[in-house]
Amino acid sequence: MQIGIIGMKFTGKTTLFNAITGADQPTGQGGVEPHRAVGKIPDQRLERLTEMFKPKRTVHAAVEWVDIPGFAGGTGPDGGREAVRFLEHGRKVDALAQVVRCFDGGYGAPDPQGELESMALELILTDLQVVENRLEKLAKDKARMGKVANPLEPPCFERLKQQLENDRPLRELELNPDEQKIVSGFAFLTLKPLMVVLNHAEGEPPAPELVAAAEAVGAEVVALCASMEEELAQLAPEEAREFLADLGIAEPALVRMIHAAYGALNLQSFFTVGPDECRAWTVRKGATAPEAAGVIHSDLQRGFIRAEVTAYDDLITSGSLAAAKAANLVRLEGKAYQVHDGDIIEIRFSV
Ligand SMILES: Nc1nc2c(ncn2[C@@H]2O[C@H](COP(=O)(O)OP(=O)(O)OP(=O)(O)O)[C@@H](O)[C@H]2O)c(=O)[nH]1
Ligand SMILES: [Mg+2]
Repeated sequence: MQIGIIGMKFTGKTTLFNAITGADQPTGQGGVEPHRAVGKIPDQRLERLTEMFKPKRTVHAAVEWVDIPGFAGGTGPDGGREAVRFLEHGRKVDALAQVVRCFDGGYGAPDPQGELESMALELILTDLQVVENRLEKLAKDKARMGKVANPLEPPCFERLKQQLENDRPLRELELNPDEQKIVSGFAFLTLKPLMVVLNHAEGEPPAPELVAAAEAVGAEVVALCASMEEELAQLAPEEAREFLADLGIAEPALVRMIHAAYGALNLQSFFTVGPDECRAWTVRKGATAPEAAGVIHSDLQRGFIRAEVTAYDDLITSGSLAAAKAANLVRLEGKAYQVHDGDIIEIRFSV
């Protein structure tokens, strides 16, 4: 799973990327190539499980982050829209996070509302270009062969075109299964989940009107101060805890941001536990027990017999797996079981 960080120039994307992934990319200097790094999904439940099982190792769930260079808007030196080149990188990711500058930082008065509008427009224009190219190709096919390969395609793309020309993202359209199949190969930007990160100066959270404007655009909205989050991420865990306690904050905004991104991707975690390893695994919401088994190993899915499932809270209140079992809180689940966030799972299988 990949999340692309997008935004105008100097909004703090690379600063945020460094904070999330522990990378050390230079900030304040732009660039034209994206940065990539894996960032683990912080999970206090996994830490609790580690205390309980004292395993040899603990493995977090993780996603890949792509720091996509910012653009200034308008046309670039080659006369083409600068955004197009950079947003091209956004096609390959599963979700987008737009960073918006709410701090001055020597870059001039911030214009967060303007950034939200410009980005929305750039994403729409980039998709519209793809739709228009496709319609042209279909028209050519029709002229050459008297028909198109899939007669459902032209009306589908006309529908997409109309939506985009009305300045609305494609994700707001209800697509029927045929249409979903047609659009699936085109990696449209405005079909991807989008979250908004309002990057503000330390101690200056955004006004409610701005949060509301961001909510109108994005699935999830998180306000944070990226430069502070980056400093915080570099502290030792104990120091970080003290620092947050002094501010009266339970959890860094960065953690909320990562969790929001995970949620926007429609993902959840389940756990495997034991003396060797405690581990968080990623599955989409609604995944079945055999699908979860397949995330661990394809043999476990192929030879799936049943899953022994304990809810995280049940394990914690019981104090141990043995106690949970004695209290009948370890359930035997079959192939149709849908995994819940935080389930502790042991797969029984035979191959
Ligand atoms: N005051 C303040 N400055 C920040 C914050 N986040 C980033 N900056 C500063 O803003 C400048 C730009 O940050 P970058 O992270 O390089 O911005 P970017 O979005 O990656 O920029 P491009 O890659 O050029 O698009 C740097 O000098 C950062 O130190 C913040 O939350 N508050
Ligand atoms: Mg950058």
